[in-house]
Amino acid sequence: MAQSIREKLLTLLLENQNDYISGQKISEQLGCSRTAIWKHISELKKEGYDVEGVQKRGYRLISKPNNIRPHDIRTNLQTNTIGQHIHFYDVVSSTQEIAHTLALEGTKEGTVVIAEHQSNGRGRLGRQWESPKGSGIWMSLIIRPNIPPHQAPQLTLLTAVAIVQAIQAETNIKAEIKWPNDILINGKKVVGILTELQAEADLVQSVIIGIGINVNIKQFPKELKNKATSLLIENGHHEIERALLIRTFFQQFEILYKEYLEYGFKPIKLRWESYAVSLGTYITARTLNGEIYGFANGITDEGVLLIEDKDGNTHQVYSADIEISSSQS
Ligand code: BT5
Repeated sequence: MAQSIREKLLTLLLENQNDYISGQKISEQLGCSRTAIWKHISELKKEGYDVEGVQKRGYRLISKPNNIRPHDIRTNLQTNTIGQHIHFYDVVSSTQEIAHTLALEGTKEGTVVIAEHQSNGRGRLGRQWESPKGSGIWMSLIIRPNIPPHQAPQLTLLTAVAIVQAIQAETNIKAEIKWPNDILINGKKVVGILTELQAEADLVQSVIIGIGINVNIKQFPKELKNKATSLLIENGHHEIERALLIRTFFQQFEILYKEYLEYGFKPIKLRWESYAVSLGTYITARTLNGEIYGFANGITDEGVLLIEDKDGNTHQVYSADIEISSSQS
């Protein structure tokens, strides 16, 4: 999608942050009047951008807010599809709901729904996902891979790899993946992924990948305190620019997704294994059909977890909550 005037203006201001850029130059480069530019700058100021205007010299960007509106994210975004269409909301019940409707309406692949706050954020199996205002990334990404439904869980793993890589690139923090859908730092959950499908018997129509990242959350409610963390908490309480993290995630995701469509799950699996905490250790898997305790041997080429129990039987686990035990009990 072509950049909007707002995005082009932001790109120019960002590129010239050390200097003033004249209204004349901006209007020439963007092909619009100086009054139009002045209006755009007033709007940006309302959103929290600190833009200094000095007569005869021009404009200079002094600081930007930690916003996640489409132009905050799309400025300098280097992807072809992922994140090229963004639907932003201040508050929604759940970004998954809106994404499902958009997917049914035939929205383009790579479309993203993002909100500052979710009043009813969802986890798996009807659980709640705590999504406080302004400090997280709560978003749903719609893709349309040509795969059978049973391969869709691979996309949860692919997403986890893209997130771990984006976190590492932007914060230097090494996060770890706990099969199937958690990303942990120091053993606490910092990201949750919820992959949902719209499919016919043997063909996927859309995959809706819900992603919740605790970015700048300072404190968690009592019931989550011991099991949840945020990037800010793990980063010496330095705020992280959300739009930048989202952009990096989109770019990482697009690279992995292209690789996946071309070469299948194998190359993704290798990366996933290098970030996984839940393999090569004893675990308890709680599934809808009961508990399995055993040694986590690895995942199959489909993304299915293999657990060997004490009798030497191998169980294939498609979906579960797992708990990692430090030793055999
Ligand atoms: C997940 O479920 O981890 C998937 C979370 C997906 C959230 C995103 S946000 C954008 C999109 N829109 C939505 O409505 N959802 C997606 P699950 O594995 O079932 O984990 C849920 C459990 O994690 C809860 O029961 C809590 O124990 C815990 N939890 C809730 N909120 C949390 C948070 N913010 N950080 C860490 N843990 C949390």
